[in-house]
Amino acid sequence: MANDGGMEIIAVECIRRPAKESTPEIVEKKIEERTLDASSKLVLQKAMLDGVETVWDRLEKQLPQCKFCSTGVSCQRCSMGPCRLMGGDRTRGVCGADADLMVARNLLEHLATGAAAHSDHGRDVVETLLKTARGESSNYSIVDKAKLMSLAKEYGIDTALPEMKVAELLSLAMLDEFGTLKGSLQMAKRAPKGTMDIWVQKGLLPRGIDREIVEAMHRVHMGVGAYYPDFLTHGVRASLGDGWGGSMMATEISDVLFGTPDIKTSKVNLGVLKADHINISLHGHNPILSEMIVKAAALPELVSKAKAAGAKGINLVGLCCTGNELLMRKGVPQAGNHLDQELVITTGALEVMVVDYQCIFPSLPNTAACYHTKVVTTSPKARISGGHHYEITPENSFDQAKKIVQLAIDNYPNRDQNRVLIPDKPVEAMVGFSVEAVKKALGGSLKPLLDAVLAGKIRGCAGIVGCNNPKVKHDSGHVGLARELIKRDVLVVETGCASIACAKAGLMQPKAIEGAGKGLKEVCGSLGIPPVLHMGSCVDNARILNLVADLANLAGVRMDQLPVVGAAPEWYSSKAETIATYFVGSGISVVLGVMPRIEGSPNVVKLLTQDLEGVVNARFWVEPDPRKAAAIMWDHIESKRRALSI
Ligand code: BF8
Repeated sequence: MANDGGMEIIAVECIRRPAKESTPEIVEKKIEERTLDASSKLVLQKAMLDGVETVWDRLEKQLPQCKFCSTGVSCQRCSMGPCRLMGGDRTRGVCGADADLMVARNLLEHLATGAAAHSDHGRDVVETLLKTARGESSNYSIVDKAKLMSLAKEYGIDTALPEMKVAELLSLAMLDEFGTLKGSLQMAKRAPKGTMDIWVQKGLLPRGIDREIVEAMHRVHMGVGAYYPDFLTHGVRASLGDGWGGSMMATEISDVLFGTPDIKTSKVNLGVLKADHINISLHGHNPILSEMIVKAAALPELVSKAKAAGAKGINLVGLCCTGNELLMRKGVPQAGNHLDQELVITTGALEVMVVDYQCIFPSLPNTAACYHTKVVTTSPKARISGGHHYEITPENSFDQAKKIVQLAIDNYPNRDQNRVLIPDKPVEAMVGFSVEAVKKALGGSLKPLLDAVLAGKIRGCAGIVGCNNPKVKHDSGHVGLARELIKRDVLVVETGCASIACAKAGLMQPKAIEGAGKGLKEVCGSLGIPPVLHMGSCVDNARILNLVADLANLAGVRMDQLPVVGAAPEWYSSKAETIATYFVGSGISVVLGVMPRIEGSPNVVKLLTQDLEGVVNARFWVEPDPRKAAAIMWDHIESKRRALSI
């Protein structure tokens, strides 16, 4: 049942942490253990003193976590189970599955889940372009016309046709790629021929996006395959379908509709909330709605209403990847990353938190119930108990956005100014490094970057991507690793929550070159850019694929031959597993900072950390210590340089 009236579906309560666990000593110790970021520490302290439960408290309650689940040897796949492989004479599930099969099946399910999440987001964006092209939604327009035309050319569409016809045909061609068997995905052909050849030879070339995901779900059903390596091969193929398909569409078509990011400066951390403004945070992943909120919040009549309510104006702040989308394109300040989502509410200064989908804690309405904040859900796929649901479609999104902004204005008088705490030092960050923006900064091509790599001024490039995970001290993995790498003259590119972590730590300011090695300092210094570049949201890992593919094509080598490496130091989500897998499948080795649930099968561990190298010339490592991870990445980069004799 759709609900566009903003009704609260179910009333929920504030969940409290026991007062005895909030003594000053405990609070002081825990904030130091839990987060690196000074603004997060301050607000986390407030949350604990206010007695508000957070993700870290919930993790503690779960400890110790089930060792069978955490090593992948538990299975809930069918009703003969659930099963756990406990060793001794209990080494097979009721169906007969051994540890290798159980682990591989579980992993494939995660990879398919991650690919589905990104790609379904991509489809929503493409459908919005289709409705725009057909005149069914007047809320959107073609902002990057050049990108529309270059994509149309890539898809073999006649660019002499009227613009909206081109947009319609492009949308239909992309939508076809979800389900229609066409040989392979169009944008996968951006990869160098040598990389494509590997995919063809090894049976990894993604076919339709939905097809790979549906096939994955078929394969994990009980009693289909029982040869564990096949699950991992298919996992790579489904992940490649996300990276070079669904995610790449999300990125490219969002650029068409909202503009390709260019370099700009904004601010980050919880200090971007404003005490004298109506604050609205935009959380989730898809810019289709949040772009409308930006438009609505700028309407003079709504700004006047905000002033009439006693505020100085309306302040929008981003969170997670919806925030990254807005930060990259519009310079909307970013309040934080994954583990900051409850803390934004805890400031006591947030009128409305608008969410679309993915990475949204189901308990956010409970956190909001501890203050005056209203959580607004907007996707029919992602209603949350306790949320106020304003369902968004491409047709109604602007009208709904206006209602949501009005809700925030109406809620402002409910704010208790005595319970407000906003950190006072937002950090400046230079953002917006799309591939196009990087090329522009370099004078029109990536050649100067390639030359700097060939000359050894830049030893190589590292992509640090992914989430926060309360099992890792918030932001410490990303920031520690980035600092180590830039010291060694490695240019760092980032997306998702990793980029927000480093932005908060000041690594996305041009002056951060002070922490870089001599060569990187010289290159970035001459361009006036930071040594750590923000390339966007998680679907924008497609930008990293494009960057590496462009560099490899320019150098005339395969992607795996470049001195390039990836890392996901604090990952938690299935999407991050999929991203890491499509990086590896594309020839970019990856260091994970958190162990996936595979240790129950030494064979699967070996396959991912050793044998994959023989298939795609890339592999995984698992290393939680940022210094050791940096050393692994450095060795890898240097070995690639030696192989190229540079
Ligand atoms: O897609 S980095 S916590 S917000 S999954 Fe989520 Fe991880 Fe953040 Fe963006 Ni990506």
